Amino acid sequence: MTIFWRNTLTLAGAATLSLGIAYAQTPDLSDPPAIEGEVLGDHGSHTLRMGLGLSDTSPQYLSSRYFADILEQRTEGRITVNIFPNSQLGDDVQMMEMLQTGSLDMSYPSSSPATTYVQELAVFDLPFLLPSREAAIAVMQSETAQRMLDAFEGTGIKALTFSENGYRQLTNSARAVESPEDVAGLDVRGLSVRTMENPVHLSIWETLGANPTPMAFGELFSAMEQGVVDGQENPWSTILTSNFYEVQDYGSETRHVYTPFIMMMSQRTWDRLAPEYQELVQEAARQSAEYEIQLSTEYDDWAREQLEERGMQITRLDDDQVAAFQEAVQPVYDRWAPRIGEDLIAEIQSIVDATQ
Ligand code: TK8
Repeated sequence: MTIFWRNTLTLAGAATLSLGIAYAQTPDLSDPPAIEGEVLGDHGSHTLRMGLGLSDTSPQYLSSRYFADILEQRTEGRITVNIFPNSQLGDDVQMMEMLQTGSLDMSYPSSSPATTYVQELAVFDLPFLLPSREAAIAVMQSETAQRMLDAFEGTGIKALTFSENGYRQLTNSARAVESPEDVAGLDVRGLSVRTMENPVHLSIWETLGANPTPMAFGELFSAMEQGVVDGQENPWSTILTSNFYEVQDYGSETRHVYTPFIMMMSQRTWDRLAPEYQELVQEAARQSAEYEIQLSTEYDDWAREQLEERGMQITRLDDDQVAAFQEAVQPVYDRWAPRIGEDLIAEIQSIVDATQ
């Protein structure tokens, strides 16, 4: 009897939901570019497993599908890529370890947890370093960035390309945030904020007076739902496609860090591929990264508006308010710039300046 009631309630709930306002799941997205280039001869058959952190409505997933389609079409189906979204195979850290042992073929983590393999990547974690998407793209396409991908050599991971995770924005369930003081709390406690597993990010939120907790992305939704943490920070597209708005009432357009993704393959898998296939994989990775950045760009403002429509209260910050955050996190630079490398930071800075 109890079971019967539960089922009825669930069904009734689902029906009500679907009769409610029908929100679009994705913006009006560009189609992937036509797949061009020759079809390769037979160099063997491969079925690859690719694990993703984000959901199947994310730019990460949609562009990975395009990657899979390129490989499939240009090998007449000899290379197949099966994609597993939603952190179902593990989180960024675990999946990189699986790439090392060869128990997973491909993954697409943020650069931040990958700093354990290539320390220079931490330059991307410095707050307010990349002021525009144009600057970010120029940096990701630079020789400096290519050197970071090459530096994975010997780790058991083949890093194929950078693409965009995006500008990170703060959300929380406690209060509207428009200043560093709102993060720290004056007569209330500081916000507890989940961060990626990365020491610079930890340092940013410590410096702002929050209570930072590094945590795997896959555990984040339930941690917020259960009130283990007040908030988190990610691009609007992720906040939307991971349904964080269901458990987060407030958002602030802080744009404090631009995070890249890195498409990766297990070195063991890479070594098993014929040189012709390796070249194709590298080309498809670049093409799909370009498409990913396009989708991510199309998502950004749209996702913010969708979140507002779904009831999230979003605070836009004016230049002075952003400057206040920038000033407040200056100690992060003082502490981390020498460790990350002043020369590397200057190199990135000059690429940025050339785009301004
Ligand atoms: C997804 C993660 C996520 C990242 C985070 O695998 O952990 O907050 O921004 O996108 O890479």
